[in-house]
Amino acid sequence: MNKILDTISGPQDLKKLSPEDLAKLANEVRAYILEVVSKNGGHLSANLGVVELTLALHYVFDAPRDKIIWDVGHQCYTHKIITGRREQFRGLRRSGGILGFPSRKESEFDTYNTGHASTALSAALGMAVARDKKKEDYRVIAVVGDGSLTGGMAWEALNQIGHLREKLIVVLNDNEMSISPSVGALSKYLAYLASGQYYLRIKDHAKSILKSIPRLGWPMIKAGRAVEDLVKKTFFPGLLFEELGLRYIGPVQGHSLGSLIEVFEQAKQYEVGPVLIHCVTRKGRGYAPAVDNPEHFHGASPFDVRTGEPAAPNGKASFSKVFGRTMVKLGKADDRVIAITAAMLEGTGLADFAHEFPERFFDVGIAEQHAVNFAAGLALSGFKPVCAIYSTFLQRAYDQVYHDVCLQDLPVVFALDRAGIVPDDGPTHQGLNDIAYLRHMPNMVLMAPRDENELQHMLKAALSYGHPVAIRFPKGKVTGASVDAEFKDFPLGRSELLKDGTDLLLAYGGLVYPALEAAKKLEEDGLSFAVVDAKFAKPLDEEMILRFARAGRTIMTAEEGIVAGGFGSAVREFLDRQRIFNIRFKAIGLPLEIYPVGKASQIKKMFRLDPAGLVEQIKEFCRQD
Ligand SMILES: Cc1ncc(C[n+]2csc(CCOP(=O)(O)OP(=O)(O)O)c2C)c(N)n1
Repeated sequence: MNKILDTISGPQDLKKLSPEDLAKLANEVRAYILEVVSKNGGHLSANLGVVELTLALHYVFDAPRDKIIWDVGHQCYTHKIITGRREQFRGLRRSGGILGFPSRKESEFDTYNTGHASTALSAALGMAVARDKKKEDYRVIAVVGDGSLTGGMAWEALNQIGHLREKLIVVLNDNEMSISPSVGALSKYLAYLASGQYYLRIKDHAKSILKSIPRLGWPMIKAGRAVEDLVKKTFFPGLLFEELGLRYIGPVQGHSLGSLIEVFEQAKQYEVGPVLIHCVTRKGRGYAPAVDNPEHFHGASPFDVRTGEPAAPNGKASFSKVFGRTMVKLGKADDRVIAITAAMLEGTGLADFAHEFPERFFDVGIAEQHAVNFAAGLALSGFKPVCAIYSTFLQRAYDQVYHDVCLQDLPVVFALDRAGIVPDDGPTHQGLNDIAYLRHMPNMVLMAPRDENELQHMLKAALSYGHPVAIRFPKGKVTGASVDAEFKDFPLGRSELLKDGTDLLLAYGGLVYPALEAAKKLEEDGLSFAVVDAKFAKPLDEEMILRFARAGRTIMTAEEGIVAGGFGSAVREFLDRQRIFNIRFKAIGLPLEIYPVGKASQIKKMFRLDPAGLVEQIKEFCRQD
């Protein structure tokens, strides 16, 4: 049977469909998303939850003239499929394929690039102001999840949206979930609104007021509808969003195409200011394993559609898992240890700690900046907070790390997961900048383990240094190193010589083992390099560096991060301070680029950070004179 989806080459084709065909299309889109994500991996739950919402938006509005901005952007699959990328969608997240997030380079329908949460409302307001200044006429629509609404930036935007009162539509996609269940007072408030209890309560309240009006009151109550109108008009301004200056419409059943189309039409007609439409959806809708376990299918690896089981066995543990396990050990040994996550309970590996020590675990929502200052307050008061935040997301809290933690020299430990090359998600999720953005922070200690054993020792040591410490480790499986049963001493700023040689290859974190492999290969070609595991980017092991530098040896550094301002730059600056200018030096790492989507191994190969690539780079350098 012919598929309706095959006839959709753009949103204009949707507008020709009958309600029945639109509903059929929703099913087909769902099946297609499931088919592709089960093979390529991807953000399944969020995407299955917004199929109707996306179809209704494109049915009512006129993209790309009307601008739709997706907050986070991980829920844009239906949007991509029906805006001319149906076939390309098969290459989702694959090297050379399309991105799992909106990309202006990819399509004119993607009006704003996203990847990090809570950015859409600000950008939408900027676009709405620009539209009015240029006297243009189109709609700006921001779609934001309840999880992303926990981010401070969303509220900074709402503050100005309510103030400026631009014509702007906010679609709140409320599925009661961030990646894990949404947390905090706001989520309780939204749940209360979504449940309709608020409405029922004020309706009763309205009735009792009406009853007290002589003669007129009872007839109005009997008129029923009139009560509802009166309630809406009289009492809904009391809602949080209305108070902020946005017209609130909802809650709307977010899987009913008819209801969605009706409210979007209503919002489209609204000419006098910002509107917020509260849609209630279900993550994973239409696929039972994802409905039952939306967290697991948030960012899914390839899986068997029939069973929902992973396509490949899980194999070795991840660094996140080892981090989580070590946190439990440390939490048992010291009741001042506190774990903090910004909405990444599972991703950071903290679920066991949360289970074991619920009173010492805090999920603050998608609020990295707040997480850092919350930790600062705890550290100031004698606790030992560990903030587990992905490298890419800590970028957001740069000033809090600097102004609040480092200037006050507070012992907060930052566990930077997903540091280095990050697979599948594309440029917004790369963890390549943390060395550079933390290295110039006063009092900050920077470490990176070469394997899981070192990670556990570093974490234990970090809690004892009495300074801010950031430990970076990669996404992915551990190396298989043997893990000591007991913690051992980890002297601050001391590196480790792993292989002796004439010249020095000083490697940091995830590049230590590839550097060792490369050095062995280089021996066969007559080049002798000592390999040192730097362990620290700050403070550096100056003694070790000077040993080679003073002997006039070549020094090369290797790191999985942007070279500008990174680990190699630190070594170069140290040599300059020592007035050692006459040795050959090169920092190997990554150039400033927008990194493509692909597997980590593909990207490493492309940028020559795998052992073979390191051999090539070192040989090329040694050949130059
Ligand atoms: C600044 C930032 N922190 C963390 C994340 C990781 N993250 C991706 S999606 C997501 C949950 C978003 O929840 P919500 O906005 O409700 O969307 P849903 O997945 O429920 O549709 C999180 C925490 C991120 N993208 N950006």
